Amino acid sequence: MKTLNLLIIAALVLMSSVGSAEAIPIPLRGVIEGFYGTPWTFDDRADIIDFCRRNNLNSYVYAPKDDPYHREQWRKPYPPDKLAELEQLVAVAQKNKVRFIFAVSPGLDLKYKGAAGDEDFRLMIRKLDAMYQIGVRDFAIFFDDLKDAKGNHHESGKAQAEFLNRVQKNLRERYKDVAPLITVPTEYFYLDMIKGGKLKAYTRDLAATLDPRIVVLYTGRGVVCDGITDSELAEVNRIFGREVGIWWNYPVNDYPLTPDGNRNVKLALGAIEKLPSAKMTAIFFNPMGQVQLSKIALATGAVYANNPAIYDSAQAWDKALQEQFGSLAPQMRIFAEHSRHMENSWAKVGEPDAPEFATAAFLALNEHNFAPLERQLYETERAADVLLRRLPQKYLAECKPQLEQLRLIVQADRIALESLRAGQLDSRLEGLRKEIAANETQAIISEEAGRKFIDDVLNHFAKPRRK
Ligand code: LOG
Repeated sequence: MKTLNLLIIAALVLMSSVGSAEAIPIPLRGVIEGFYGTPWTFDDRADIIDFCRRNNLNSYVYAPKDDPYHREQWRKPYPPDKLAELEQLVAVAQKNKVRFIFAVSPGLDLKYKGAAGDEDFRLMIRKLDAMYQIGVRDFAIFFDDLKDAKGNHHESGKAQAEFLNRVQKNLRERYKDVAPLITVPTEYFYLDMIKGGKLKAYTRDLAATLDPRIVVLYTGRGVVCDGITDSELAEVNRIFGREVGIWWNYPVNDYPLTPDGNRNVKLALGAIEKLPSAKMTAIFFNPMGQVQLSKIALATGAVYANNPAIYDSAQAWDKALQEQFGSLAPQMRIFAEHSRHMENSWAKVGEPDAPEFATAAFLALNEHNFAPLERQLYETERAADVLLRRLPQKYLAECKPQLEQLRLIVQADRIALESLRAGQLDSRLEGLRKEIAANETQAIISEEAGRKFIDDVLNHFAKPRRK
């Protein structure tokens, strides 16, 4: 008996040590404010830096596309008030033990050669030095999104790499405490790096020239894509001759989902998923303009980044909802389930929206089995109602149009369901569909579940009846 107990204890100790031995956090892990559209405010950023500390994320990358001093007017130094604000933010990051990674995107008009090249190099160093003075020790220089109207870019991989090497060398010579430089190449996703089965000259030259200590970020097969496999990552590591990092475009929602659409219209409220379990240098999650609601996906990303090998997205998602919404977590879960998949002609990421609802709608339409959908409608409407009444203002400010749209879709779905049951189309459905479609410039949700059922039922009644 004694020996058995001892054996059990020994086994447990062994198991737990094996379990913890597997926890290899990704060295650089955090949030990249890298989206187009209105940049976050000081308070948003301070809040997200605090969130990073609480979730064991160690980096915040400052790269707001629409801060003019970051990209369009990168040469200009920050004016005193803006610099003072950044200084305060850097202090917040230091206090939270989060690296403040300052990024510049000079690619729109950077000169590489001759006197103009030397001058731009000097201006870049002046820009970074000013940030060093206020406490920044981590720097990034990005070259993404430099394509012309035809989708071609005119960048030289060699020239960019030489510029980056020169910046890195200059900083290292003058400062002992600056971290390795981070970059995003102009060809930063796989399908853009390859042509006719061969590596394009840009990427080949960049990889061959770039100082191996410089961190290269990669977004996947596409800009916004349905996961990255271990073997894909291994191939990209080979291409760049180093362990690359990932710039992950979820939950960012700065791209339209319809041809005439706006940004920030659909909320990406799902979990981070389908990322490698193999080792990598860095991962940065690009969030939505909606800072508070970004935290659902970001919290799951933090769980992933702290132990990729054993990551369970469903479990991390439940935990995030519970931690962030407490007693409203069940309702929030229903809402979030209808709003996690992001897809357009070039982007696809995130779990399908409300798959159980979609199945229930299918059963109603094709098998006259209405009970499952009735249940879904009841629960979804109640969740939307409760959230509209009880969600704290900071969340409601980010999702009221989407909650109202979901409620409207559910009301239309109910009329659609009753039409199917009666074998006759309720004339109110067409009007509701129009109202919902008109709202879609402001709020998109549940396209393949609740929203689809309306169209399916209208089509069902529009079809000439078969004899
Ligand atoms: C931009 C990024 C943007 C994202 C999603 C990268 C490296 N760059 O197409 O700023 O938020 O896509 O729209 C991007 O992802 N380019």
